[in-house]
Amino acid sequence: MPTHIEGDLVAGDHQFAIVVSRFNEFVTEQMVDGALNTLERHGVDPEAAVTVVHVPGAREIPVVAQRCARSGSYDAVLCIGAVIRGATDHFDYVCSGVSSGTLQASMDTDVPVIFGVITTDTIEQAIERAGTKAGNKGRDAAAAALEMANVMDQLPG
Ligand code: INI
Repeated sequence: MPTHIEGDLVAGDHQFAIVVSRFNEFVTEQMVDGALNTLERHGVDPEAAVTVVHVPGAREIPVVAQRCARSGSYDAVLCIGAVIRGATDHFDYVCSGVSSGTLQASMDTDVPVIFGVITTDTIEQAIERAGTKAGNKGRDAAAAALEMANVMDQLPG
């Protein structure tokens, strides 16, 4: 029988940082609420174990996520943002920057950096992913953070 390692969705004594962008805040606020609620429902005490860092836009998320991850103070970092295409080419640059930047932050620090950034063509699609028809991607990010914090605890090295 192989050894299986998987993470439970339990708080343990883990610490979490949430990095959230203000751009499209009517969406990102809902996602942070969802993330906090999910963490709490799995036993995390937000006052003792969650720090929320606000940044201007998704483009600014990676550097702050990296700083949080590198600090050694957090077991997982949740990145929450909403990039909406609208009528600008800016969209593609912001999307690729936040996606590769958060991945790099995770790889460079060995800390799970969870990608809870939604990228959509329209405002309607963003709203659907922030607590309406398509769930709440902030909740999904919180579940991934819990699971990954517990996976990392069990891995060698
Ligand atoms: N930032 C977002 O978080 N979402 C967007 O949809 C967005 N658009 O479309 O422009 C956006 N732009 C701002 C960017 O993230 C930076 O804050 C800005 O470029 C300053 O560095």
